[in-house]
Amino acid sequence: MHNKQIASMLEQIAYMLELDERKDRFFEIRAYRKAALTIGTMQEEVEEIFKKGGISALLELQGVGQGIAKSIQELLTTGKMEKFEDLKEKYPIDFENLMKIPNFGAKRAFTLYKELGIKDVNSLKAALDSHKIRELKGFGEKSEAELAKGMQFMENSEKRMPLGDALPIAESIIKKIRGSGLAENVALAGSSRRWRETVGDLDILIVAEENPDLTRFLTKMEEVESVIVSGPTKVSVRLTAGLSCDFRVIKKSSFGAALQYFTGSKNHGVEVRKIAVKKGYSLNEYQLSGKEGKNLASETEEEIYNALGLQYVEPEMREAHGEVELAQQGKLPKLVERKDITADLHLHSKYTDGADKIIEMATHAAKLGYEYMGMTDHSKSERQARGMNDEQFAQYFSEIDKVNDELEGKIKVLKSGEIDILKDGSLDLLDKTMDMMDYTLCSIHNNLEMPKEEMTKRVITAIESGYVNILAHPTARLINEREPIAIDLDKVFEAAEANNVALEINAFPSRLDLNDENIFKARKYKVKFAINTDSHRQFHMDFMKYGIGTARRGWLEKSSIINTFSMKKFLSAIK
Ligand code: DGT
Ligand code: CA
Ligand code: CA
Ligand code: ZN
Repeated sequence: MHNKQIASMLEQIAYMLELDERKDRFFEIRAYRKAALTIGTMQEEVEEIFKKGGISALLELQGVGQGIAKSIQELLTTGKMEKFEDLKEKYPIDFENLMKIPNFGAKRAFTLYKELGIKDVNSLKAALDSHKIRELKGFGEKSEAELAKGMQFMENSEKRMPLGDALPIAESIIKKIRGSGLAENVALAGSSRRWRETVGDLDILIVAEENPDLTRFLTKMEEVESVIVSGPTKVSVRLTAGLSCDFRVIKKSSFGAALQYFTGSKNHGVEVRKIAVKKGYSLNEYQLSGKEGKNLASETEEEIYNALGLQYVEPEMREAHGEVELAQQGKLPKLVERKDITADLHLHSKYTDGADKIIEMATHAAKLGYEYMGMTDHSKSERQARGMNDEQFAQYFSEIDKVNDELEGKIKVLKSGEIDILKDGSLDLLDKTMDMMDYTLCSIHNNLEMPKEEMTKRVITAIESGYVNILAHPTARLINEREPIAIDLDKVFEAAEANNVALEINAFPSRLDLNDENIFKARKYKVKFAINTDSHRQFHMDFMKYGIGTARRGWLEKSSIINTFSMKKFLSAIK
């Protein structure tokens, strides 16, 4: 059983517990959600961990206590979880799929079940079509329309998988092919190589001799649900994870041409081929051919771009946004890289809704090679996350002092907080508390439904307070789950520039906020960015790569990203 399936069961239990009449379920519900988040976001399979280390290994997972560990053990040994089955009997509702609808909660789903017998997405759809829902008490025409809109959003998003889910699958498949001894080289192509935030399908290139053993290996992998195409040079399969994967078997001599072709994007490919044609050449997935069909370049992408008189174009830029013209002029930006990052400035600990201690987060950040980092636990309005008041922040800062002593210079932990921007644009903590911070990180978590003008005013009021250093996850969207808030981003960017506020590129795979498009737009302002992971446990810090990919898709260079600066430069830059 895969992590996603286990996480989904735990999440469904949390929804069903919300419906329970008992009022003291709060901590239990939170425990299930926490465990679901850990398991749903980790790379190593829990089933493997359990096979190797039994229940004690499960207990070592962050956020997994006795009760949940036992339930997972039961699930992995018997295929069933009693608690889940019992609740399911009481609430025979398809929460797994219904809860993918934005702004639709367990309580409303239960009302629809009691009143109209709605159990799943299909019966909900039928009820929406026949306008039965507007008749219900507490619903009305407006909620019916919103529900229909949410349903549409869910149906659109189901077709594309978030990169954060797709990439680990691709990586594990690539590792298996490498381990099979049947391939000389394996490479990722398509939208996931370009770090698009969602992917339609995976594209994997395999350098190998055509070989029936290889075809068999690809079609028989445990990830494969069914085979769509199976030939010596092309295999297409449907994966159990819910997306397809295209494999191409190619010759080493064509590797660069194939990689260039299958990385796309389609529009970038069209522009590059136009240049080839202008020169009297032709370019396909096998080679760049000269006038008499002579092979001018084929083995590496660099050789192909260069033979066309172009600079090498990084995959993240291959979207036909003007990069081909710049490559012709030799004026492509030098994109930020993972090794440029000196700090992670958005991190949570046990003090609020994180799973690890500050010292554990710091030790992990030091291992990643950072010079400094910032702890940003929540402020008091975030009740669900047990946000801290001003007094508790004072205690938090003295803990950070202690941790810095303990770390003996391995890394420096800066004092900060994730401060809620309240409905009127004021900040959730006293000025004197924020004065104790090395920098502030501010964000919106509640009242996300405000009209555009009001929301824009709210955020700009905060920015102009002079107390904001980083505006975190500026649009609050969640990929495939929640639409961005209504806000005039141009006005926000202008205000951020004027007030020296950095915009966050939140690297958490379900956020990626700002997204590539908005970063690209923000570049025309002289605004700075910060790429942060918003980690709630140590291993989330490894999500930095998604933020880097997104920043690169927005064409960012190191110089505009404040967490590529040395600590000294960072602290003076935010003044
Ligand atoms: P996706 O899968 O929707 O997330 O996006 P891609 O970019 O991975 O698209 P996909 O899987 O259809 O094809 C992979 C690459 O192969 C694509 O980026 C460019 C190339 N390609 C596929 N079909 C065509 C085509 O009809 N014409 C051209 N020029 N290139 C194509
Ligand atoms: Ca693809
Ligand atoms: Ca494809
Ligand atoms: Zn956060």
